[in-house]
Amino acid sequence: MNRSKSALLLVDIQNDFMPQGALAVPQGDEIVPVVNRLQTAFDLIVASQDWHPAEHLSFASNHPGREPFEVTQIDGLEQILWPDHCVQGTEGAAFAPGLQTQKINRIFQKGTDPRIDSYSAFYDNGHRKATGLAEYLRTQGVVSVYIAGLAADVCVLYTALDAVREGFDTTLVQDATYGVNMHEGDVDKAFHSMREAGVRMRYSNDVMSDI
Ligand code: VGL
Ligand code: ZN
Repeated sequence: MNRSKSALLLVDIQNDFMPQGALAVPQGDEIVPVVNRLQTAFDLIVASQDWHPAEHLSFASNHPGREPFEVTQIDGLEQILWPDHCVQGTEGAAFAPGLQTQKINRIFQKGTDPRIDSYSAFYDNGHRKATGLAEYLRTQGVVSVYIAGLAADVCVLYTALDAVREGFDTTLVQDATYGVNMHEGDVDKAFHSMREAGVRMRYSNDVMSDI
């Protein structure tokens, strides 16, 4: 029994990351029932949304002559060029169908600055600006964070690494995440990096009986 205060962190469970979406995560839709069940065990739930302006420089379409999944440099940071996705206020940026949202206490939107991407729900990719998530969790007295969402090898990975860095006791709910797997093995590598950083891996059923 873990009596320290826990929060469930739902990363980018949005239409564009569903299997039919603009930046599809294969099987991404399969996490929705798992996440809904998990929510019943938590009394603090926070969600992030990838929330880009149409002119976001992570979009290949904003770099004439470049194609999605090519890599470039922006302001000294390596940037993968993505298909247009999660444009603020569009259907693609909305929460995935079936995701229960009424228990979500706060939503943090990220990737709003057109010049810098934000994979982590805590910081932009240059660690230049905080989203306010860490401060919010600390204000709520949270010690442990349980992470679920998309994509395992992009935003979930960087969110989990930052959660550890911020001093939270961090668990990835391993049956509540799937990855893009742009290159074969990316998800395996992401799981390895998270474990190495001190992220605990648990299945949702075990999480629900632990907390
Ligand atoms: C994500 C790529 C670009 C994610 C967001 O949510 O994992 N991936 N923007
Ligand atoms: Zn994005």
